[in-house]
Amino acid sequence: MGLKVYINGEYFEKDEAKISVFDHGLLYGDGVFEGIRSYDRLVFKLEEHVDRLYESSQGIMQNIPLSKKDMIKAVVETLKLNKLDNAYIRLIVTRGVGDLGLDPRKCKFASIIIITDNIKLYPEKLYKEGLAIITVPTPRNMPEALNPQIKSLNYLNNILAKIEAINSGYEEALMFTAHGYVAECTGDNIFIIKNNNLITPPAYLGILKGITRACVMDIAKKAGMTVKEEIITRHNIFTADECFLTGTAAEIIPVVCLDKRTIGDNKPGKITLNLMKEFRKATKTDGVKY
Ligand code: PXG
Repeated sequence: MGLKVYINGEYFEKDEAKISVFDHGLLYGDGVFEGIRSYDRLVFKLEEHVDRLYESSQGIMQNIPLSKKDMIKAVVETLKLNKLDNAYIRLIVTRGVGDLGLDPRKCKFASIIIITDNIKLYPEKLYKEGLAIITVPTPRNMPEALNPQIKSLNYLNNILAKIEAINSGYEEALMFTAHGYVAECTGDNIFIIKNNNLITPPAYLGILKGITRACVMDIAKKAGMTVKEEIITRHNIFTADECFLTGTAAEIIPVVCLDKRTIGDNKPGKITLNLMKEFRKATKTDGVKY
């Protein structure tokens, strides 16, 4: 028996899990989503992810026809059904089926989709040696136009940046705001460490308020570090002691090089390694058990 996918309260075999070509999620990227992980039958920060999903929905004036409590139940039930202990969870709410026009009023019912699958981990080499990233020309979406705090189904801004990185021979892109400040990477937030200060760009600049980001900031505060949400520039990264990225899929990945310029001493920093260790501990306690 293959994996089962939840669509609007029903379960379908992976190959049978299909939605209409008239769904505005497909036609316009009109919808929101979350990427979540579970560790040893604990859904990491599930409540925080569900809160952000509903906030994204509010941002696009979309009603989710399910309470947060029932959404959490549905995620847990899907994981149990698929007998997954360590999973990658994709929670999607589209505007639903409408006609070929933009008008969201034509979409009477939101489509709720829960996909759970085995997690594909990043190569261990990245965590041991650190990642080299590159600045790309495409700026992050202007928050006044489409706020990156809305985790919407339209990821073309990030995909264009990713293509630019790949075309230059790199796996990850550093994106800037339209004003030239450091924003984030295509699917990860960025941090630097300078003189025992942990610094990350403020969310109001137009970045996704990452759940891993918040967790790492908590861990650092508890460890006695000074944590700052401050504007940072490329110069701040070049002259940082350490640098790393955070995200649900990546967790914490050290960055040792930006635009062929070495950061710190060209290997994962001591504080970064310690935060990675503490983060692993958090994944064993901070979540919803199933
Ligand atoms: N910025 C952006 C633009 C993201 O899409 C993050 C930061 C990190 O947020 P969290 O809440 O995950 O700490 C994201 C999240 C993937 C993948 O498959 C990407 C994300 C999440 C899950 C999977 O690349 N991005």
